[in-house]
Amino acid sequence: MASYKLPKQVILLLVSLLFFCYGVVELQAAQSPPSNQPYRTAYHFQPRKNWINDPNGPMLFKGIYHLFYQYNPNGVKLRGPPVWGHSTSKDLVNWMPQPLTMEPEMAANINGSWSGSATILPGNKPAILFTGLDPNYEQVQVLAYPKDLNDPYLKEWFLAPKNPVMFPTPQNQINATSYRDPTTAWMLPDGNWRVLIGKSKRRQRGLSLLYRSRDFVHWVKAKHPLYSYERSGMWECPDFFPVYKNGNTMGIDTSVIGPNIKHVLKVSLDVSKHDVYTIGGYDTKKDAYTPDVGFMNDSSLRYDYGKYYASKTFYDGAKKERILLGWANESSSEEDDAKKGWSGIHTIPRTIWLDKSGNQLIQWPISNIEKLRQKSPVFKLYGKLIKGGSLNEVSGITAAQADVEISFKIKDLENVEKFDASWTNPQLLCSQKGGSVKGGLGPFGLMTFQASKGLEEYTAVFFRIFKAYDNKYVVLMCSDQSRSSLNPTNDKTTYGSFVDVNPVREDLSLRVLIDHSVVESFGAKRKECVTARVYPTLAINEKACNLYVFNNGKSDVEITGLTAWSMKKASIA
Ligand code: DQQ
Repeated sequence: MASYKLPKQVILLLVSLLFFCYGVVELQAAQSPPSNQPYRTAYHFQPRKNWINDPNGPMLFKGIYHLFYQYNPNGVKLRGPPVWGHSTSKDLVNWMPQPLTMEPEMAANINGSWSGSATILPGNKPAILFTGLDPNYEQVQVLAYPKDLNDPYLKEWFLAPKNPVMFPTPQNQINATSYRDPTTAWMLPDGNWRVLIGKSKRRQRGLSLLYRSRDFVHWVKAKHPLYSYERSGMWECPDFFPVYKNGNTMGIDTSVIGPNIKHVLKVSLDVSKHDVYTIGGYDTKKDAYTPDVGFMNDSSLRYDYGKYYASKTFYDGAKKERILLGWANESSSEEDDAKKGWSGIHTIPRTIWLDKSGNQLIQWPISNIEKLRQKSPVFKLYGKLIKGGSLNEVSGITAAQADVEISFKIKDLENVEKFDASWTNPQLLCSQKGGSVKGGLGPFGLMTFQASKGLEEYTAVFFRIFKAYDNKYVVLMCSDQSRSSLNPTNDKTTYGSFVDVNPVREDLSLRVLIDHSVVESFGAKRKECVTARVYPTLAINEKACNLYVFNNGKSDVEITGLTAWSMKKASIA
């Protein structure tokens, strides 16, 4: 038999590759989801099994964070009457499951308990308002209280005897199938509580109905909605909260009003499944909200340009921050969900505040998530030129469970492509000019879930820069899932948006949280978020050895700083 010798360098390379990957295998064995569950997340919230959707009733009570969520305890689809799952946490990172709650208990919620919110009443007494489905499947609003206020875990709840507390009547002309999702209530100096209910009317007018109450039990519908907008369809899960002006990052309680404050109205548009928001003024005398710019429809700003819906904020009085929670649905087929035994996750809680420009909100993963960053190995890089057409390894970390922060500096603007004014749809542009489509200045960014340099499978998060007719630069940020999986049944829609940043004056920053089947990205100084769900078939668990910084443009760009951490598994039972 013929034999031949491998060159020494090749043997060395193979041995070090084996050693490196084996090290990662060992590290991951202790920390990753089980190997038959490669897509289960390690630090994004999800229950042990079955279907989960909207976050409900988040609050901080006696030092414990509470997260409720829409849950089907019997399967991986949203079927049958949903109940509320409940988990508690001391840090919004590690979660302990609590008993299911809001199970069918009285006529008002006999056919299910849909979304709702918590309000802390005077005397530190939590109350929850949610939408119940009554015996006729009509949507009504239901009030619940904790059974034992001495229990910081609020394990047990009961429904107030006088339920429903808000409901459709022939007089109020409410369509009982489009009337849901009460917000956290707020109180004005007149001593009345206010709450919003999402609604739609004839000709698809979306509304946030306003109700008032003195005692939280008897609610009266106001004559006018807080705000409404034509042809925007059903407004699900409205959220209305104050934010400080002038870039103050602190959060404020929902009832606070004053001269240094703007208000945010967010709604989840049922038609497009997008969470959109406007920033505006709340006239407390008229109980009316007016957006500063634009209207509430699908052209409004979005919290997240990827897979993200039914979000809700709450005020964390301990940290003085407003925290945003959202739901990211699966992109896999129902058959695959059935095999996994679960469907749906929540994104990492984000602190949210108003940018100092006053034009948009800024979001950033809560700082506690950084406690999951492994101290070593950490990959660091400064001042490296990323040549046009190159692929640069980020090695040594658990690539399927990582947190990566990069900042790029533009080196030359010579090759920048011209922007065509007809490109009004950034998501479409991202899919036409994906990560593998060569450009002038960009695409450059991070390739995740890539098992080899063969580029068979990867998810790319990147920037691409254009020059518009008025010599201004247009920055596009994309998350390209088109090659994220060899499995043809996944939804591989590419997402993206234009980002309000001047690439000549400031570095372009990117933070990517990678977690087995999630790529959650924050771009351009926290100004844009894109969440993607991906299911690689090659780069799973230990086979996901590396990440790559890529540049598929003609121009070089510089990495002014890159740090990549392996992430520990959070305790989410
Ligand atoms: N999900 C809930 C509804 C809400 C919708 C039902 C939004 O209350 O309107 O599970 O995802």
